[in-house]
Parts: sequence; C-alpha cells; structure tokens
Amino acid sequence: MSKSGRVIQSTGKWYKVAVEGGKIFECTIPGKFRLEKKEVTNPVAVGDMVDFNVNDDGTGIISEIKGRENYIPRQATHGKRGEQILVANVDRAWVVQSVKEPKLNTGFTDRFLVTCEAYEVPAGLVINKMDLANKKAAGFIEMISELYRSLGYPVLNTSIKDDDSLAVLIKNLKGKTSVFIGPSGVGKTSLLNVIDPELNLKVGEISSYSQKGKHTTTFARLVPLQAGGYIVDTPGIREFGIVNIEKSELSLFFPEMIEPRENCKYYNCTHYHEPDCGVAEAYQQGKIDPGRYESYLNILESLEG
Ligand SMILES: Nc1nc2c(ncn2[C@@H]2O[C@H](COP(=O)(O)OP(=O)(O)O)[C@@H](O)[C@H]2O)c(=O)[nH]1
Ligand SMILES: [Mg+2]
Ligand SMILES: [Zn+2]
Repeated sequence: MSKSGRVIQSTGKWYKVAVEGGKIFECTIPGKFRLEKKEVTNPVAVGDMVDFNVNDDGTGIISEIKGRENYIPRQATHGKRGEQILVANVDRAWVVQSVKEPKLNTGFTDRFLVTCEAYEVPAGLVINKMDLANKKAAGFIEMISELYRSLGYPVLNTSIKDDDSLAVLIKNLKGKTSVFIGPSGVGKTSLLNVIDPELNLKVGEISSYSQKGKHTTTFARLVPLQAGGYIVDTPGIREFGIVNIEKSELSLFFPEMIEPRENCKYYNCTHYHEPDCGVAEAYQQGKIDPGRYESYLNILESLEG
C-alpha cells in the first residue's frame, strides 16, 4: 500500500511521516537513497513531502521525495547551498523582535531577511512586547513597521497581553509551515504558548546552543498547531546566519536595490565606492532607507572575498 505524507521529525534512521488526518507512520529510507544523493548528508529532510510503502508491521519505507519549494540550511555560515537541510518547504520565516528587553535590532533583522531572500523563503517581521512601548517608542515602531511593509514584508505588532494582536498572528500561521527566528528573550516561546497552550513550551529556557563546539544533533521538528499548520522547532535555527553570497550579489537580496542596481555602470558593482552607481544615486535621492543601507554595508563588509 502506497501513501503520501510529510516528514515531521527525524532521528537519522527513522522518519515520522504524517498523513492527512494526522496519523503518523514510522518510516525508513532505502540504503540506495544515501548513495545516490551524496551531496547532502540528509537525503530526506524534515518538511519533505514523500510517498512511502507500508510494511506488514505498520512501518513504512519512503519511496519518493517530492521536489522542494525551498529549504533552510543548517549552519549556513560555513556551509554551501545544498549541504545540509534543516527543514524544507517553509511557507514563512518570521523574524521576531521586541520593542524592549531586548530592544529592536534592525541589523539582526536585515541579516535574517537577506538569508531568507537568498533561500527563497518568504519572510515577515513580528514586533513583540508592544505593551512595553511608550509614546515615543510606539512612533519609532510605527515607522519601522511601515518601512518593512513598504519592502514587501508582512509586519505584525504583537503582545502576549493583547488578544487582538494574537488573533492576527494565528490567522497568519493557520494552515502554514512557519518558523520563528530571532534573538533570545524577544518572546518567541511565549507567543507560541499563548496561541496554542497545548504546545507547553518552556519560557525563558536556555537552549542547547550554549553547548557550541560539542557535536550536538540539531534535527528539526514540525510541531502541529491546533489552528492547523506547523511550527518548526529547532535548536539549529540560530545558526541560520548569512550564506556565502558574492559581494556583487548581495544587493539582489535587498528588494529596494533590485531596480536601482540596474543603473550601475559596472556589472559587479558593490554599491560602496564605485562611480556611476545606481544604488548610491537612489540612496542620495532618499529612495533607500539610511538604516537599510547601513545594514547593507555591514553585511557587505562581513562577506569574504
Ligand atoms: N511585557 C511583555 N513581556 C513578554 C512578552 N512576550 C514575552 N515576554 C516575556 O519575555 C521573556 C522572554 O520570553 P521567551 O518567550 O522566553 O523569549 P524567547 O527567548 O524569544 O523564546 C519572558 O519573561 C516573557 O514573559 C510580551 O508581549 N510583553
Ligand atoms: Mg524560547
Ligand atoms: Zn552600484
């Protein structure tokens, strides 16, 4: 008997595959998969859509992996594309920030957005702890929210104390596969717990990243939401750093630079010191936000070569 489903968890040998209706099958993969797909260490990734055959004992053997919409790499900082897949088929990555404690970090936000763009993972921004915003902070958050919306990213302003804002969040997660990324303390776990108390995640938990250097396994897991859809739960997500992008490619991942870069004199312009630069011109005309341009320059400087 052949079935179709989605890999929601993996231990390396066994893959949990959820089929429509929620039933879960424990599946293995045939050895030949590993040989054929040498370029990846995990031929089947969490998030993959697969076909499998059911054995007499109720376990399954995966027979086919469907093409991936996108994927988030593991340890993107040093890895090249296609090496290790943390999770596949993500509908949206939400960069979570907070108004205060810790305060909103646009540099961090822009780094994550660039990585999402590079991997074709649709991104959005959640600004949490809105209840902590005084009048001045609220004005600033409003400005930031408008900036990112104008770049095409959905922006949600949330507080665990504001049910209306949580309803909007749920609406955005419903039926989708979403991942929350962001610095610790911004409220990622708290948000997930209030929208789905059954998740029962630990707030303020120091996760296993502190074990850096040790060889810790960082398999992702898809956690089903009551509202439908999945949240990606993974300790490795913080490694979702900047990919190995060519300096001259970086501006492709800043939506507001895509058009202006067409006007650069040099095909490999980095929009930093070159003459006749379309991006620099757009910046001088006020068409590119100074903070975003600063982020661009910071990321540019951090790239090798
Ligand atoms: N005032 C306020 N505090 C929040 C909010 N969301 C989370 N917190 C608090 O922020 C702290 C860190 O939350 P946590 O969910 O562990 O953050 P994470 O590291 O991003 O998962 C906890 O003390 C939460 O109670 C919010 O919307 N408003
Ligand atoms: Mg947490
Ligand atoms: Zn240029």
